[in-house]
Amino acid sequence: MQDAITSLINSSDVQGKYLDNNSLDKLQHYYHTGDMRARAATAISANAKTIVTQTVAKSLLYTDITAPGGNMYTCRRYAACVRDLDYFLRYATYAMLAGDPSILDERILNGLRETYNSLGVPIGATIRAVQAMKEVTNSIVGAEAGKEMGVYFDYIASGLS
Ligand SMILES: CCC1=C(C)/C(=C/C2=NC(=C\c3[nH]c(/C=C4\NC(=O)[C@H](C)[C@H]4CC)c(C)c3CCC(=O)O)/C(CCC(=O)O)=C2C)NC1=O
Repeated sequence: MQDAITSLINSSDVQGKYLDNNSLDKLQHYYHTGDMRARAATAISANAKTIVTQTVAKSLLYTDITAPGGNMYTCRRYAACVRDLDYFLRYATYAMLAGDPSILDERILNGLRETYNSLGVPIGATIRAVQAMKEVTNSIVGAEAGKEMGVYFDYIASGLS
């Protein structure tokens, strides 16, 4: 896993240089938004269950997916989907705190599309659920932190598509 600080320092180090102005601007932005990131993570962890429940209500409930024959039909598969959504939320929050998406590649996206395809989990509906989660999270953490979280939800969605 990388974070905004190590990735900027590493890229200067391989060139044997001090951080240039562009890197310093990025670092300053990261430090400047540190308090916002910490507050957003606190709000998300306090509301994680609500966020997941509202995401399901907004994007999946009462669709073909939850009806007999759908991929979320039966309690076991419904619970697996809710659990996956909670993984997405938790790892997007880690990535937002780190200011870097690499943890999503390592822990979430690596092999996920292949797993979903082999189990018949619909990718399009999963991506729509991630978009719904982005909106729900935005309404809980506010616009500035919501935009930052949005970067990592979009990263998951595009990594799956
Ligand atoms: C921490 C990283 C991590 C991830 C991301 C993860 C995902 C993951 N989701 C799975 C299953 C699943 N995932 C879903 C999800 C859905 N079905 C739908 O129709 C919805 C659109 C969607 C929810 C948004 C379902 C229903 C299953 C069970 C499929 C089955 O066994 O038939 C499986 C197969 C094994 C299992 O059932 O537990 C994995 C590995 N596991 C991990 O350890």
